[in-house]
Amino acid sequence: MLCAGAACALRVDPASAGDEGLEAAAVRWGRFFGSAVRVNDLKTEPNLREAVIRECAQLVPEFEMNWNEIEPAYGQLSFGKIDDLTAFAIANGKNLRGHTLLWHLSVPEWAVEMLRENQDWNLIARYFGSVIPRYGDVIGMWEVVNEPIDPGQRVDGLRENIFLEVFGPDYIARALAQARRFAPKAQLVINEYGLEYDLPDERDRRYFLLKLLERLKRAGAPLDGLGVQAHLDLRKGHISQSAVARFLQEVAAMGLSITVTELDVKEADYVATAEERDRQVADEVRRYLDVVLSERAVTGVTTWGLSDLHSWLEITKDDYARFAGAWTDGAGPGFNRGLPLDSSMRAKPMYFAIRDALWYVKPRPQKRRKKVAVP
Ligand code: 9MR
Repeated sequence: MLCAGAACALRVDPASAGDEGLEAAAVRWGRFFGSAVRVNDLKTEPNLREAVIRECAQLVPEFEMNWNEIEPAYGQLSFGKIDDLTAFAIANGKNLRGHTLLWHLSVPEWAVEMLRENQDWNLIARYFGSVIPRYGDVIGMWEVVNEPIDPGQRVDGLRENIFLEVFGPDYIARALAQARRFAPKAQLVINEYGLEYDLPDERDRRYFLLKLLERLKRAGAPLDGLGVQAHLDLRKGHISQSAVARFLQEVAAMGLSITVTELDVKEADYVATAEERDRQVADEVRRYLDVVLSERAVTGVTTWGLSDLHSWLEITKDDYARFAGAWTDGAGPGFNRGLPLDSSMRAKPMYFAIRDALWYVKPRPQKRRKKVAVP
């Protein structure tokens, strides 16, 4: 039994979905549940450790595996935190996801300069070679390229990052091939955000991403799957169930697996009661997972942290400005409530929305694979 008091109020049908946690619900349809973790928090907070052990099968270093963290200066490799996480994962029977090899926001400054100067792929090959083999089979999935799409810049929708600048659009296929050399068995995926809403920018991102995946498949690149980050945002309204369903069907039709990689919810209404805020978050997650989990190609769900205490989603100055005059009693809005556990590690309605969706939403029978055809 995980929760106590008001946090359990919205619990639905507890007997069927079981009391054993999110991973236990996920395995019903052969899926997994997991979470991003910050290695230091895991070390210092026994409650978090306990929750992670109970709820998760896959752990993801929230930032500690980024290139700029691992190699802050050329040749100065520091693997300490990831080695600790690996030891924790092995001791507790968990697997890790490699987050993330190439991401425009995590390239160390020295590498940007060196790439620009030498235009030498060996720098990438050397980096992959020092990181990937070190973790062997504990890392069953590598995000090889993170966030490669940025609509509105180029006709192919690719983000103008240092890799594109130096190596051209082919850098993605090259990175996949390079990763495959070091990780013959792992799932190699591309990870992307902003794919859930019926908004111009997200429509374009879905379109350009599908085109990219088609090109990669057609070229025979070793791509196994797509990671959809799923940073839901109540300020944007509701996700588009039909757009998400269509998009995932297209991805699945290419023979790719799909993983929800960074699920969380940014709230819009911080002045509502905690119960109402939790309901809004849980309803949106339910709406999203209803569609996503009916897609058979979806292998699992990871949230971007387990508890609101450890969320990157902070209540910002802009949020406070939107609610000027509220909280005059000094109580304040507390944390953003967009993760399964509250800041005291108690399960919230979002927890039960995820658990029930993992347990009850039955994957649709698989459609026959469509032939990939790109104009
Ligand atoms: O949550 C992460 C935060 O702690 C880091 O400071 C930041 C930079 O490394 O990255 C955040 O995580 C991002 C993830 O790596 C990629 N998708 C968007 C996530 C939220 O910004």
